[in-house]
Amino acid sequence: TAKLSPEKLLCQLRDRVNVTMIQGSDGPFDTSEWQQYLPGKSLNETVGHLGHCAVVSSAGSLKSSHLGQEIDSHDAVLRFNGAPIKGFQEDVGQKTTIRLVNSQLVTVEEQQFLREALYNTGILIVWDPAPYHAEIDEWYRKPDYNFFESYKLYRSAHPEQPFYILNPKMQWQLWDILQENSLEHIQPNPPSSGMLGIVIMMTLCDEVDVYEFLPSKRQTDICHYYQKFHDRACTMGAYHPLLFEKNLVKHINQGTDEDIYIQGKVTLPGFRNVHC
Ligand code: NCC
Repeated sequence: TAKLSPEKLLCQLRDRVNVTMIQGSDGPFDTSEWQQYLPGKSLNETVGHLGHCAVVSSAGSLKSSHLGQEIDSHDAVLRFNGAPIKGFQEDVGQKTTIRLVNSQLVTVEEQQFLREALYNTGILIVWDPAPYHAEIDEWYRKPDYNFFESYKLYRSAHPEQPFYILNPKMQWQLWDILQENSLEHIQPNPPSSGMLGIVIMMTLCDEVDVYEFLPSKRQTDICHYYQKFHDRACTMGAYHPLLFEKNLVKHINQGTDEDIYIQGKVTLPGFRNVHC
């Protein structure tokens, strides 16, 4: 149902979605207190130039996929929220370069977040649902989840681990493109962590393979590969416009339908390889 050609859509994503992390020079973060907490280096400096990257959704369909080796063969791997590795290497691999977490996890599950070793590997990025096209100031005053104190606690405990706050402007720049390319009205909620992670990797990498965001033949109502919980909304979406995200990703896929069916794999170009 997308209106633009895949090429034009990629150009829109490249040119209109500004993927940046909060910096010490940004609005309410330009205080001496925040300078101690925000990472000194930019995300680009921290990761360097990345070639082939993998994004691993948390979907139940990863179970028994045996995709671990293939996922680990990438230069960098992005994972989400509390998605574990231990005990699941065969299916999801063991490399974690970036972990994108939502602000709900950082606040509501604060105790686990501060304690569990899972979070101590790789680069962390946290994001929070912001009001539609709000300025950073407005969002800072009323975040969806007030994760800032947990962020500071985590930074004090792990000062050497890069931990970024995603600039909230990006989520609505991306949402606008999702809405413009859908025939229906989509829910006015930010895209899922999955969709945000895909676009983050497209800015950092030459090429991005996404696993089980578009479900393979293993599609299941089991929500996560690491839990026994059943809920179709995990795959289809409820709060997040997940179905629309998946239609858009399908539209710009450069791989084959067979790759989706067999491996749940979609291949997308990095923005530096998109020529408009
Ligand atoms: O479940 P979640 O997502 O952590 O999954 C990460 C991303 O994987 C993709 N996914 C997941 C399951 C599935 N069956 N199909 C999929 O395609 C999605 O792209 C998803 O974004 C989130 O987006 O942050 C979310 O987080 C959870 C939860 O907050 C975290 O896991 C922390 O515990 C949300 N669940 C609840 O609030 C109950 C979920 O709605 C969205």
